[in-house]
Amino acid sequence: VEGWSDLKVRRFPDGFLFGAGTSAYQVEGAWNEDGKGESIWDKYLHDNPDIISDGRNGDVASNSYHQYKRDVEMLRELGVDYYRFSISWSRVLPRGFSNEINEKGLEYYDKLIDELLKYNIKPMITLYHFDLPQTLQDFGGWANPLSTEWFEDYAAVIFKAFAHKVPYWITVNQPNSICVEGYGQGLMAPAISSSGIGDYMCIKNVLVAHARAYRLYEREYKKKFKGSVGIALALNWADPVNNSTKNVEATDVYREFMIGLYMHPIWSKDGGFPKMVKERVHQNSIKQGFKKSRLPALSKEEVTLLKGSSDFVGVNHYTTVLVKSTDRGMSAPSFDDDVHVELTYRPEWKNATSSWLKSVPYGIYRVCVYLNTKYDYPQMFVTEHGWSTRPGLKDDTRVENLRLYLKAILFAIEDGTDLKGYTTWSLMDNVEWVAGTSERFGLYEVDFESEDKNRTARLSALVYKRIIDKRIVEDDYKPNNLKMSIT
Ligand code: GBH
Repeated sequence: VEGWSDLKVRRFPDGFLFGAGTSAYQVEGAWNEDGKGESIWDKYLHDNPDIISDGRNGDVASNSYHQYKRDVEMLRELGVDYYRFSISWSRVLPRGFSNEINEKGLEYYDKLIDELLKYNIKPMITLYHFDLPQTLQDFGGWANPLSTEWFEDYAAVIFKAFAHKVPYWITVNQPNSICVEGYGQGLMAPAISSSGIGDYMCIKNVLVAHARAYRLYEREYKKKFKGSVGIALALNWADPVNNSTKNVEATDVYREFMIGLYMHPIWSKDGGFPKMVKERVHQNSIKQGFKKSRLPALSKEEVTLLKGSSDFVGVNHYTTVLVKSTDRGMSAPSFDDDVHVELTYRPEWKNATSSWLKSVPYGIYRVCVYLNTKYDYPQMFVTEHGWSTRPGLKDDTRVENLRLYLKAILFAIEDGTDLKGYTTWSLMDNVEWVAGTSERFGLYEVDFESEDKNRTARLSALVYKRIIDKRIVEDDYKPNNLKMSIT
């Protein structure tokens, strides 16, 4: 990393954990096998096949429902300490409610967990990674305040089945993607376009749902099994485009809406939504003729429930943006107008295949320091970080990105960040939501044309294996060939 080349070799501390991640809809396939119910992603992409750029939805995906032993073999090849995967709610509770449990669904996850434990790989389970049972969407999904109960009931089933063998839990992945993209911008399932209204309803409910699941674990399992429960947030970095006061101020606002909205209720001393967010949404709402804020208030009880409801913050970090203030007018309710900024990139930042993804390694250092300063050194895991390419095994750009970000992480640790582990995203190519398989995030390539969805290690897999083994980042390591094996 530029400016940090002091030639000292930094080592990942003892006990620092390396992992790799996936999510259920993106890899499992078997969308209607063995009693699985329909999820919002099943329905959304079945009803709208043209949305996916290459036509590949999650019906078969990477076939992990049938290839989980190969998945664990890959994790053993890499030498990771843990595997982050998610449970499909509708595979276990086909109609969403906990009165009807699909034993076959539980069995699948039980087998996967046991296969991991057999090889000393710790499971890190995400309870919810975007795939709500469609039956619950029919009742409004996350816009319905009852969703917090549905989620707690679902969490109870999963904790009861697996708490004794799973040390790390993530309640919910990226409330802002679920809500701002799913109930506001209409980009992700359930594709509701209700910016500035639906997204805020969803955010409140998802956060409360998280806290209810956290408290349930705390009450019933924490003492006995000593697991850690956290939430994974999309925590990209944002800097002002230049140092003009209005751009610096715009960046403060942007950070509060992207970071503070989710961090403040759980990690601040006072709890609740950040003051700046509350004030802006309230003022805009009144101007637009609403009687009260479009951001639903958290009750006193909810503020208390949420405060401190995480053992660690899961940092999903991919990139950095630059923030500019804007003169754009605002009329209709809109999340973007509540934030009211413009975003840009530096032209020299390297591009991934995904248009939103640029390589800006210092950003992960900056976000760690920001969280430390603002929220008093929370315990963290990087729960997602990765890079997209086109198909091909020689993924030099992924290797470079991985090395540079891991070096920045070493600096963050040196400067006091309480970082327990790093999860690379993704273990293998998968269905990238509406991008289908046109963007590849895998350390392992998946041949989607093959019947079994064969997996082959990319260069980055060998480099990651070497980093895990040596616990340092070498710039010059080049394997002789791309042969992967278990060592
Ligand atoms: C992650 O989100 C997801 O958690 C993970 O499931 C996924 O595999 C990974 O991204 C890579 O795609 O295309 O302009 O509409 C990271 C945050 C939110 C970034 C959605 C991309 C879409 C932007 N992502 N966003 S756009």
